[in-house]
Amino acid sequence: MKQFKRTTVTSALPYANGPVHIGHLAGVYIPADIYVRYLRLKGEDVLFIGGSDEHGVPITIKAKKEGVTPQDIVDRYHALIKKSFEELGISFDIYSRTTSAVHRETASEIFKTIEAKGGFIEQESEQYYDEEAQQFLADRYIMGKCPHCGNENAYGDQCESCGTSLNATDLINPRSTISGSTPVMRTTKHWYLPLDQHEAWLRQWILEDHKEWKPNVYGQCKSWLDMGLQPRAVSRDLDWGIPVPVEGAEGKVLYVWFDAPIGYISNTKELLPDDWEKWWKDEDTRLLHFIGKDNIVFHCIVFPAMLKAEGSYILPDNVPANEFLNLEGDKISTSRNWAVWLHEYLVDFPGKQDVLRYVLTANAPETKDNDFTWKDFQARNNNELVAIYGNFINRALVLTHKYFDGKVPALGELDDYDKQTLNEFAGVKADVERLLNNFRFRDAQKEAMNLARIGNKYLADTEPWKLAKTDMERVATIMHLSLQIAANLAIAFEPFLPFSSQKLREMLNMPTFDWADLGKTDLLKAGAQLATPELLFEKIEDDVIQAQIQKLLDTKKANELEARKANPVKENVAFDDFMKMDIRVGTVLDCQKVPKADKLLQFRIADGMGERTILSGIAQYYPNPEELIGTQVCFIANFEPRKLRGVMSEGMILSAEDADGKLVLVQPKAKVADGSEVK
Ligand code: B3M
Ligand code: ZN
Repeated sequence: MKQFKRTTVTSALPYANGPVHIGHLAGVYIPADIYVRYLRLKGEDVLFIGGSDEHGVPITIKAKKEGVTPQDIVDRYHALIKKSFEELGISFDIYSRTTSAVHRETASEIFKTIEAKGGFIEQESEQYYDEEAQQFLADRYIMGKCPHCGNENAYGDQCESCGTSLNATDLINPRSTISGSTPVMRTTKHWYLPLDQHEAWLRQWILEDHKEWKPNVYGQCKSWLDMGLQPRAVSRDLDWGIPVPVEGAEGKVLYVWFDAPIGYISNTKELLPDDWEKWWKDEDTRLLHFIGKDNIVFHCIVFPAMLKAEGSYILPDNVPANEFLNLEGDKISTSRNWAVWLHEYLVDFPGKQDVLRYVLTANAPETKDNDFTWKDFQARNNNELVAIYGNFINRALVLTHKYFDGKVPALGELDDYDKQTLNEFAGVKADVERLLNNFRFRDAQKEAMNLARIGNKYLADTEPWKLAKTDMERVATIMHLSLQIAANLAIAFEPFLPFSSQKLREMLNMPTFDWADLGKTDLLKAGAQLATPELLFEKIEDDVIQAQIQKLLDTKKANELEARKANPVKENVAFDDFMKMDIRVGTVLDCQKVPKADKLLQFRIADGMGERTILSGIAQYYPNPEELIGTQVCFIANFEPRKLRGVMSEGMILSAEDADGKLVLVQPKAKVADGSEVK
């Protein structure tokens, strides 16, 4: 492995259109913070860059809805997010924002350099324009009648009623959601990053040179690359964002995903105006991006292609992306308020930052989606933090105060059990390191907790409180060793639970320490005075947890009411009408993305009578379509065949759609014969 001189760590810039929730924390910010704290403890040169992503269409939609400016929105949420990260101990070296002057300048410079090198292509296209509002319309700003099912309220990118993915130009009677007027077609010019021209080196760089990337990251990249890359527009017709810095580009801004990752660079520049370059341009610098799985393509393909086109930057060495965290069995959703918000947690659980850090790490969605429940939160606090870690520390300190006036007693002769205990604990450092180096934070934290388990067991087995009447020398040895384990815990847990580690170090009078000390058994000298013990963690009672659960139940109720209003059940249908629909089950023989159509999957289905081809607009929800091969799906067999993208689609595959528009295939739970009817 290459030896680097320093590490630049970035964590995804959250959109400043809402607060941060536990899903963001578990997926991105806590793992990044653990890693950075670990490197700092090892004395490595590391920079931790964060900030808010303040551009993009959703921010303008939110502003419009509230009757305020986009700047008002981002000012509000940037301040809230920054403060709550600080309170949780996310130890950014800088947390800035993409509306800063440095950022505007940096993003413009990078755009201009790529442009000057001929790294973009310019293309004209026809797009809808709202003459009344005098602006081009993003797809979400256009509604109209769906050409497939007749739904009057289909969006410019998708009909939420029949699930078909649309182009805005497919809509019948389109209308602008801004003014209500009928938009007209206008020619517009945009800048595109020709990703197709970057495909060859990207393939080599990711698929050959970075086989060590996490399987979820590598797999997603591979499936994108195998599909073939298309040019991507990096500008938009919008009035919120960084103006495209070339002449003749009035009314155009950089696409949010072009400027946002440059924010990492701008924020480094803001922090170190004279010394930023080595963190971004020196081959001896290791660049790491911590992100969630929905950002993989931008960080592994688009941003590297931008940097390569610019020409003077290093590329990421790794992108340890995580999967998603669910909440009480349901997908976290900002729009449905289904989340535990960090700023609310900090108010509801003052002084308990480490409990949240611990639980979210213990449950981190590192290899698959995971679930957060309040019961699990309580159990991990009470049964692990309090009963194991806290209990051990408390006993070690209280007994030392009781028998030795709070001074570290001298070590006597070791017996076999002492030696066995020391042996067990000797391997912990190497284990934690190996796991942290591989971004396996939950297992690393488990190892740290094992240290506390070892200490707890040692005290329980040696029972110094019983020996105190007969053998104070033995008690001295036991307490001496226990205190050394306690000192080790302060170090091992520092990346994970920094607040508790600090408290523990204060109790142990351990002002300085570093990672190299981990595993040593002479961290506290005999005779050293300890401070008064305090509890590291306290039990969380049922009523506190119940209140949080109730809060979620109230949200659920409000959402159901909302759903009934927003999506009322359609008119009753007669039995005979239902029977006209021929819904069948079939087995997927083949499933592939349709080239040049972002949203379409092409299925080959064994339908019991032969085979048929069906297209379905669910590609974005099934990034690895080959995994569907061999599974069964339900489809309307007598749905009028229609041509999509030149392919005859013979039926419609059934999916369920949630309030966020996410589609999930409807699949029989047990295998049935192909061609079976669904009734
Ligand atoms: N703001 C998307 C997100 O928060 C986006 C990340 C930008 S990282 C440069 O998921
Ligand atoms: Zn439709």
